[in-house]
Amino acid sequence: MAGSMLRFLTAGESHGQALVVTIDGVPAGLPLDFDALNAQLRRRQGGYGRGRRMAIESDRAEVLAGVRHGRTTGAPIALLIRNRDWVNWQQTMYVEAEAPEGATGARRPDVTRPRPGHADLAGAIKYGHEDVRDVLERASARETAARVAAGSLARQILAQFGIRIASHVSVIGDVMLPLGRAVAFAEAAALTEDAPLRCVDAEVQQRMIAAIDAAREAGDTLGGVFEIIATGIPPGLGSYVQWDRKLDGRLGQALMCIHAIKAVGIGIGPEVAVRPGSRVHDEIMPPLETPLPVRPTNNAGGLEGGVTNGEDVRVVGFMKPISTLMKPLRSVDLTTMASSPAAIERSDVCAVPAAAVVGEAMVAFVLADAFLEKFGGDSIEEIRGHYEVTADQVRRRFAGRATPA
Ligand code: EPS
Repeated sequence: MAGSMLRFLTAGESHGQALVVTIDGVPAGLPLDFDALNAQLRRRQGGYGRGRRMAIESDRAEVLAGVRHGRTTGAPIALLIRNRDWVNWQQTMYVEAEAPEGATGARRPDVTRPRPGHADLAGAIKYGHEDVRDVLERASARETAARVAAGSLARQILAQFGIRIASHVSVIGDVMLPLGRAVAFAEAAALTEDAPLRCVDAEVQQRMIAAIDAAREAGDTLGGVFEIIATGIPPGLGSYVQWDRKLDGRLGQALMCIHAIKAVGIGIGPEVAVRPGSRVHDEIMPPLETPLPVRPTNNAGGLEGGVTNGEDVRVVGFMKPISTLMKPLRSVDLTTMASSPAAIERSDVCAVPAAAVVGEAMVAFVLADAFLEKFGGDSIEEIRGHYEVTADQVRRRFAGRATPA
């Protein structure tokens, strides 16, 4: 895939010592806002419907490399997020061949009954594991904490150029915002921790909470839908000239690779298939305040031909229900191949609001990558120069062609 100005790799098990992430390609001279970084990690931990694990953790990133005196140096950045739960898991998760002296926590029995929907079975077949824990520890959505940390750096790059990202939850189970209810960037950005499901409609949110309570009661889980909105996007990120440079494709991958995401939409998404063209495509009107044409609607979600058109980028993620059910589905015990209920691990009933925060991080990363591709340089100041020159060129090219009304 195109887009390799900015890269990150994560490592870490859900109940291991820590998560680590290395981010390569962050330009020099970015003042790092540590509070903003940790605030993003906190946001990911929230949401109504989370399990007990989130009461144990209070995620914080330790910066190990790439930053000096509060500013990035241009070197790879290494971040560490410790798992507080580690003290309860040392006997189960130690890395040595034998349990080290003083290892704490009870030794958990092997997991042998794969959960339908989780990576358990496919992973055990693929990697030859007998204890499915060797799969689930890494397949767990705990890994998304590392992504949110990486995404926070991307957002800090984008913020230097006035680009901001927010999200909201539109569907939990069968409870949804009224059809056609458009949510503005400012509305999503104004959501606080008082909105336990990151829903912009208080009445709908109450019904979402009730649906989660009912699912918990029934030993079941719920998925939902979230939307990511990015504003302040310059036109011209991504390209139509080659398949792997199309930004909608890159955003699709960024969301599809989040745990439990089964579909992605851009703009009005799947609705484009059932509306006539006249109600899908966003008309182009003469300039008003800026020298560029105006778009009265944004069904395209800010992307035409895989290129940003200057409107808000809008990406929608569809999340399946979490695959650990307290009233487990049928499975087999892999040691005997006999029918047996699936294993139960501590888990969440619903994590859609958390997935929305992870979605913001992934979208931020792809947008920052595309931004650096277009305006790239080795330092923030150099990039700012490129950005301003281009913006000025575009302005001057179109100014004077029409008198703004
Ligand atoms: C998660 C941590 C995990 C799960 C959840 C996400 O912690 P634990 O397994 O100790 O409860 O709560 O992951 C899953 C639901 C899953 O199926 O992988 C987190 O930090 O977000």
